[in-house]
Amino acid sequence: TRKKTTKTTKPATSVVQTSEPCEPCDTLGASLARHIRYGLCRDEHEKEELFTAVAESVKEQMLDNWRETRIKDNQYQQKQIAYLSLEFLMGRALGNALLSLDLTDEAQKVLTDYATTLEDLEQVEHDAGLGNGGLGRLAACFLDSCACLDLSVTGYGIRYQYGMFVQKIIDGYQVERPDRWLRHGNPWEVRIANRIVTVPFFGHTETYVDKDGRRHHVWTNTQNVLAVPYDMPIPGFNNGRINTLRLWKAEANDEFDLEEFNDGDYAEAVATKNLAEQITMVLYPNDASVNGKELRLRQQYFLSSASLQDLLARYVDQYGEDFSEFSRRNVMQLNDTHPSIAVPELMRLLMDKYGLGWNEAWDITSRSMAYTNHTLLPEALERWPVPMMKNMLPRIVEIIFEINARYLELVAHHWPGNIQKLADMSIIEEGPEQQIRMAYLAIVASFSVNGVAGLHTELLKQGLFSDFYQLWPHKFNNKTNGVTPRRWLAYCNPKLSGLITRRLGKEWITDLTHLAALNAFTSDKAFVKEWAEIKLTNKQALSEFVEQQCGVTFDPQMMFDVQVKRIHEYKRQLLNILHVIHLYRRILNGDTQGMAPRCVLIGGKAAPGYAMAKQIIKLANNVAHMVNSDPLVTPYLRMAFLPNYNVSAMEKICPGTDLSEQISTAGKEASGTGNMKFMMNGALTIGTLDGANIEMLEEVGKDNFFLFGLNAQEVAQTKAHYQPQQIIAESEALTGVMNMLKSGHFNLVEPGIFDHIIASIVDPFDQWMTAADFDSYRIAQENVSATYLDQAKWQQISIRNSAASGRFSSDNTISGYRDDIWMKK
Ligand code: B1N
Repeated sequence: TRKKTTKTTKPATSVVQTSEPCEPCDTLGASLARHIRYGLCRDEHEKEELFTAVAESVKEQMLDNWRETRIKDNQYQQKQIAYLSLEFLMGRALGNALLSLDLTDEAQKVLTDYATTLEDLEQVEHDAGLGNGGLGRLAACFLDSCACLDLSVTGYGIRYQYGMFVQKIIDGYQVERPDRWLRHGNPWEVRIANRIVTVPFFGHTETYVDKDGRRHHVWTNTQNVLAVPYDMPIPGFNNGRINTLRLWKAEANDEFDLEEFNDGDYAEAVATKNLAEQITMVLYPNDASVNGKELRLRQQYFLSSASLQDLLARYVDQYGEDFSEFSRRNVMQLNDTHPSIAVPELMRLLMDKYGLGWNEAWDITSRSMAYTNHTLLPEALERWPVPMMKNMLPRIVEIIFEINARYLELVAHHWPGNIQKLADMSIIEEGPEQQIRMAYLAIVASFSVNGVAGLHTELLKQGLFSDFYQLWPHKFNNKTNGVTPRRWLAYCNPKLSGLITRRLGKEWITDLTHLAALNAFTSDKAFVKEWAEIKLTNKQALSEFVEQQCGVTFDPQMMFDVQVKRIHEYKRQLLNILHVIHLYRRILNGDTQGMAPRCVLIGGKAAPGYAMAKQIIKLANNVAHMVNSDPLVTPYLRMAFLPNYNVSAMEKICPGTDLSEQISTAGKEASGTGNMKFMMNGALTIGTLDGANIEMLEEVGKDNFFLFGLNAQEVAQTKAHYQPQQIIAESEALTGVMNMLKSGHFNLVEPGIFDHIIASIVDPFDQWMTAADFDSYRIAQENVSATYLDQAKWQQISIRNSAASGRFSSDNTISGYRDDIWMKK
């Protein structure tokens, strides 16, 4: 390794020397007393303030290790990984931090002095909801696993002032409210003033030739926005490592429009600066679909540019401006195409700022980028109009066209004379308005392209990206998703964790494959009894939560049948609701033979512009109302729609769930991760052969999984001759359900509101094929009922599900990223 040649750190005047050792760190209790006394400046305080003082104290316990981790990593002992993502769905931090630092017991003890319990205080923390769903929560689970596996990984994201909207249900309809999660401040974050960078927008480009005949590009007349980093600590599990999630906030700089200023419109000139700060104002609330808004592109470039400038500055601190080591020392993992504008931005910084030539810059870029794809849905594939990008990022567009021109030469060599291939594979899509295909840009520039479950990766290779797979088969690999067992078992289900630890020891927390040993207890009467009792206790807690959130009473003796996830047609909440209607009809007809009493819970947010998803929420609420208000029905069936489903809700839901609904149309759900949280906590799954369900089934065996429906291949084949009307006519059950829906039974006072939904089911072009899978689903549900009525059998299967969930720890997933992607090159 080489010596430093240049330093970008400020002169010594701004450096505080800390050679004097500091006072030893306070205990948690002493630290809390100090924060309350000197931080709050008051003797009386609100719960929020007490929470803040506790969080500050817990953060303080991490500061020394955080500093040491940073120093160690800055010496580049390890490869530096940057996880670039527009979303990090962190949820609450307190309970997780205490678990990681092994301070839970101490915190409980300390808080008795403050007339509250830890559990109560935890509820005060606002979720950090900086994500939509699976993709954002995956990023959060990955950060936890990286710290746990002692990897030097930095998460780079945006510090949205408003996270995922708060969902209210009014008259059965979704209403969105802003999520002001920073209202009481964020005790976990640290503003890092000496790492502020500047991100350019707009302006134009000029080229000139210097005296040595070298061409230079300048991007001038830009509007510059400050990117201010706010760091959040990511503690490893009892291992001393504290990684960093660095979130960028946009701030205006102090450059004013002088003309306006001279005109005397000083206030106006200052006010326009606020436009810059809009960049990080709000998270776009779309899951698995694009929002082609200009502001979203600004967010993407802002994140990408700020993060790369930060990475380059760190590298230059260590190695100087010799970048020959860069790609061996750094990997940027792109969480979908959202940050893929980082590709031309890295080229720009290397060439225009550090003076590298094209080939050298391209070599570095294409050896340090890795791309993860999260969806096959065409509506989620990002394309940006060239004119919009040219206006906002003129230099970036030049670079993209140059990348494309050089790459298409390679395509031409591979498929000589094939003009169509060039058009098909071009990064630029031709048409009335040229578009930039961000996924193609990401693939061309990345040394690794991965899908998030076995089936998903196969479909990428054989379908969406098949041309690229032919060109570069070595780039493609699968990394099946996982979830962190710290939050999703150890923390959220302390009773089950306790039982597991008493029988197996606590190694499972950092190596979840140990859970396989639970299989030895499926015939141990005392163990099975305790397993069942814990589930019942968790169901009681969940039923209190449902009562309080929905005003619906769930009886813990009944089966808890749960579907929580974003509302989307492909996830088929509608299929679930149709099944509820079917059960409801059976009960009204007195046909309750073999029916296990069940409580159906549905929760999830709809994108505000997604009309069909919003109607599905309304239907769920209306059906729930009819079901719950008939005392002849409620002994067998109850239903609730849970408002504002989020991370902290899932922490209460998954421990108390009996049956997990994973019923997407095969081939549409890239992986799913909620499915894994339920499985770990001993829920049984009813599901299709889609996403990671396939691998869960593989692990647990088909006798322990309620499988139904068409597979991905059958869905594709059925498409051409799909006749839902005929399917309905041939199914007595579905005919009954459809007739009841059409009769207006669930919308007597609002005629017609479900017409779109009804039409979608009978539409031969219904992509989601709800009718096709109904009977198969209904029969699988009868099997669920029968199994539930045999509690001994149900509990055995429940244990087997937990036991088989080891593979779905995100530690396992991250080990794969580490070995096959990050450390490989
Ligand atoms: O990513 C998850 C998967 O488990 C899910 O199956 C998948 O649906 C989800 C645009 C997305 N794919 N694409 C998105 C999110 C936000 C956005 O603006 C697309 N989310 C997924 C983790 O791999």
